[in-house]
Amino acid sequence: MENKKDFFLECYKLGIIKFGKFTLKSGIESPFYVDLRPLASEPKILKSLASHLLSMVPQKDFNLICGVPYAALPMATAMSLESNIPLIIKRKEAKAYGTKKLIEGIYQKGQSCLLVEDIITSGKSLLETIPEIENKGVKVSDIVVVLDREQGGKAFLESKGYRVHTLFTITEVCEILRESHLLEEQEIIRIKDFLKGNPVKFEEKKRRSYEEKLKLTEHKAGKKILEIAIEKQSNLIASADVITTKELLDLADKVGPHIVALKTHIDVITDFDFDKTILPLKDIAKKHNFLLMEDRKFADIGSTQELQYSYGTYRISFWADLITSHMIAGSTSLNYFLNSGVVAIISMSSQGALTDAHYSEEALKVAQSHPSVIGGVSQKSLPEEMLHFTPGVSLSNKCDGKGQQYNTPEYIFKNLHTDFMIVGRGIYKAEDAEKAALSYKIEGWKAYSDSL
Ligand code: BMP
Repeated sequence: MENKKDFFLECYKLGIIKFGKFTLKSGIESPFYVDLRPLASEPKILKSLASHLLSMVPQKDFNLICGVPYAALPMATAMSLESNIPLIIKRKEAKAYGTKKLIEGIYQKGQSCLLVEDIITSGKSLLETIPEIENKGVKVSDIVVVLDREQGGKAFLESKGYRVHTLFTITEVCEILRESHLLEEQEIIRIKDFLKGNPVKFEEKKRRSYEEKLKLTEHKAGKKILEIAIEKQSNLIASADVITTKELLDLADKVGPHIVALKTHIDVITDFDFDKTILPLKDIAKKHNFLLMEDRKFADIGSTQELQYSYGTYRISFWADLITSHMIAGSTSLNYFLNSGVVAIISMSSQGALTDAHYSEEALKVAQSHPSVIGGVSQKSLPEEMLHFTPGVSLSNKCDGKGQQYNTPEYIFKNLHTDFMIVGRGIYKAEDAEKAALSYKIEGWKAYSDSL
């Protein structure tokens, strides 16, 4: 039998617990929601669960097993198969015809039954079930439960004389998820507060407008991109992932009127020549009033980044208003990006990216500690004082078959409070790039305005 922690993480992958804002049956708002029914659809997990539940009690003490309908029925069945203890079935409602039995199966008066429940909250529904079994002369002394929500149910049943054995408590679950970097500290605090019986505050975070952000932004590149956004009524950054100077300049000129910045991967330009590529590109940027953002994703020590930024073929420091950088080398490594605003990579849009909650939290701390950082690239919400850039945006696709995952403008502006959306293939691969840029500009502005 694998250890409890590894077993829980296996179960967690099935989506059995969600964190956010949920209204329970009672009308109370809960910061988490548990549904263990998916466990029954994975035979290996169900079998393992049965062993874990059986290991909590002396099996020889029981002649029968019974699950509380419905979620615990497959669990009780699996436990019966594993232990050879016979199963009885409790109906939710008595049949309206025939025998009108509430308890089905073979049992005798005086036998002892182990009761199985998936989740215990207040314990009230268990207390309704138990007499229906006891009325048949079958004894109930022990109850095994997969998850205790720690809202008084265990103590309540114990006060009535029953022994309650819980496999996991919500506190244990939070600890396992925290250790595995799957749950943010803020959510754990909210859950603890909820368990103490305090009403949970889900503050509806109001997003800041570009005008509000402009007043608070100090970096000149941050100010500039916000001013352009307001002036052009655009939050669109076109990603020019094309491979020749001609394509780059043509695209820049076509989409220029609709964008706040053009994002480049300058190292993919096969015929790069500083004078023939960068100088005309700067002219086009000036003509249409947009910034140049080099998506270099720096990730080295300060001294090397200093060389990569100002020397070599591309001499990025001479022309890029914005650059992207990983935060992995720490705050001091960012000291040399003197001419550009830094956009920190906080989380990535690709499938299986290692930028989990822990990584993003740490990257955010580095980003917020450095005055050159104006914002971050992220697929999750960022603090409102930062500018938020989100790639992986498409009006028509969900993925690209190469690991990229797409969201819609509506989703990212409303749910993530994104400030700028980055669109690549949706524009440069379109039949008419200018028309596509205009559509994204309109959609992006509408989504932003609706999110205010
Ligand atoms: P596209 O819209 O064609 O999928 O392009 C997205 C652009 O954004 C690419 O240039 C990619 O390098 C960049 N990007 C991304 O897709 N996800 C990230 O997390 C970070 C990025 O910079």
